[in-house]
Amino acid sequence: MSKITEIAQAIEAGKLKIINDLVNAALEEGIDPIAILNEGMINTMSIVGEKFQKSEIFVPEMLIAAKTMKKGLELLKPKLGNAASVSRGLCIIGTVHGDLHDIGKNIVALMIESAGFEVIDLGVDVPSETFMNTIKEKPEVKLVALSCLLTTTMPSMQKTVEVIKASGLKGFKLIVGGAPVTNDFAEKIGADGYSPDAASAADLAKRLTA
Ligand code: B1M
Repeated sequence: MSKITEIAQAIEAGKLKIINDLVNAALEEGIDPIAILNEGMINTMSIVGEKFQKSEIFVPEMLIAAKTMKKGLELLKPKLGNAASVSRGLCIIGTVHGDLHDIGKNIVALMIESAGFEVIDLGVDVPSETFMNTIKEKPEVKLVALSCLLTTTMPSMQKTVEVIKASGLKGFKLIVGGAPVTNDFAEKIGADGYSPDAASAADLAKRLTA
């Protein structure tokens, strides 16, 4: 069995105790960290989501799978790319109010950081006021990035974009993403950009702030 398959199986089964050994072994074998991330981790979380949707697993299993992935990701993080020595500017990122999903947001933050930005991560369940206050405290900000994973928190994303746009604060671009978000939705709510995944979010960030 390949190390990537072993990592995928460990995440799906929530085997917290062995995930670090497996990730280390895969790295020692010379497997590309990006392949470990995409094939071993991100794909596995899609499978976990499908199983949850079919009621084959429930929230506790989904949570332990997520924790296992987060632990493995921490180990993988330093191998995923070299942050540019010159900063492209400051990015403020967070998952919108009402939404507790942070794995995708963390990967997006990581890729944006690896693209050379400084990143302030506000975490999950972030009210629009917190985004606003942080933008005011950091007027040098170049990019504000919002993530959401639930259809029920898309209105929260919309509100956050509207509040920020209505404030008249300028000098930064606002990008959005997350599983239920589409380009049409991003345009409708007035975001400056949308991307479907972490790698393209980093490209978008570079393009919009160049
Ligand atoms: Co939740 N959950 N969850 N969950 N969960 C989903 C999202 C769901 C699709 C599962 C399902 O039913 N198939 C479903 C949402 C349905 C819907 O809204 N249509 C769902 C549900 C219903 C719920 C609860 C309501 C369940 C309940 O309590 N009954 C509850 C809500 C809690 C809340 O937020 N208020 C809940 C809870 C949880 C856990 C806490 C157990 C856990 C989260 C743990 C954590 O994040 N720390 C969890 C998990 C793990 C999932 C699934 C299985 C996996 C999410 C994930 O991490 N994916 C998920 C099913 C799925 O996604 N298939 C599901 C891996 C990650 C790498 O992908 O986050 O999509 P993703 O990020 C991608 C892109 O979306 C994109 O790039 C990332 C990397 O390429 N991206 C951006 C993300 N943000 C971006 C921002 C950008 C650009 C791209 O620009 C700024």
